Amino acid sequence: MIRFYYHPSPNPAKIALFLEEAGLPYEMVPVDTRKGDQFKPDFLAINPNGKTPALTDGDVKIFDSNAILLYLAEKTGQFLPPDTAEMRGQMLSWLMFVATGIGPYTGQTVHFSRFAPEKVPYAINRYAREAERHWGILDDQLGKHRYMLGDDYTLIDMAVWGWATRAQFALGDEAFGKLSNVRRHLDEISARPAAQRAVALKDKFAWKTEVDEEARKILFPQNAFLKS
Ligand SMILES: N[C@@H](CCC(=O)N[C@@H](CS)C(=O)NCC(=O)O)C(=O)O
Repeated sequence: MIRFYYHPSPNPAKIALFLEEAGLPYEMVPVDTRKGDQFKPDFLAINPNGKTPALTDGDVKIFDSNAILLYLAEKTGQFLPPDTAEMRGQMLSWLMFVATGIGPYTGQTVHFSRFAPEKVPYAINRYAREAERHWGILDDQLGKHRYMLGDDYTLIDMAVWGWATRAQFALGDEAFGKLSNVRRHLDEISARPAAQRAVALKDKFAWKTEVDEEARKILFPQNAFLKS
């Protein structure tokens, strides 16, 4: 039985979508990151990075959302592009682009514009512009094809969807409004029954929702090093 370590946030959402699309049986294990569950020894033994998602499949332990997507796609043989060197090159490139560009820049623009204890115009501008630039690249790609890799719905669309659900919040209405292809892709995937089940997963646990002083200390431990 697959155990899926989940929190209702963008990276775990990708995995919830894959598991639901593939119809794989799994047990959802809540990791309430605003209460510090990500630092419990049992969880760190699966993901030493102390972040969600993570997954176990029998003796297999796997962490980092895009690694998990690739693991599940290869395990099931589902949601992979056609088996050619050219398509594998495209798949790996977009998978890493989402992992190293879309995720970090989208997350950091939210951090600097909304959560940073001081508003630093340089950081706010840098992350906002880089997030917009990365989303613009996805928008161009989705302007050429229905899905990220062409005509077929693949794991890359799921990787994008996890963050696309938060793109309006992260980028703001004006920048998000310009991403017509991203919005079309988001709406199409969000309407899928599997996506609706993936979204509903959050309702199976009573999460801490406030980002209060305690949650800030847990989520941003580096702030303890700031000189006051
Ligand atoms: N590269 C990791 C990033 C994971 C990540 O940042 N997860 C966030 C939720 S989207 C998290 O667990 N945050 C809690 C924390 O930073 O303590 C992945 O793609 O899985």
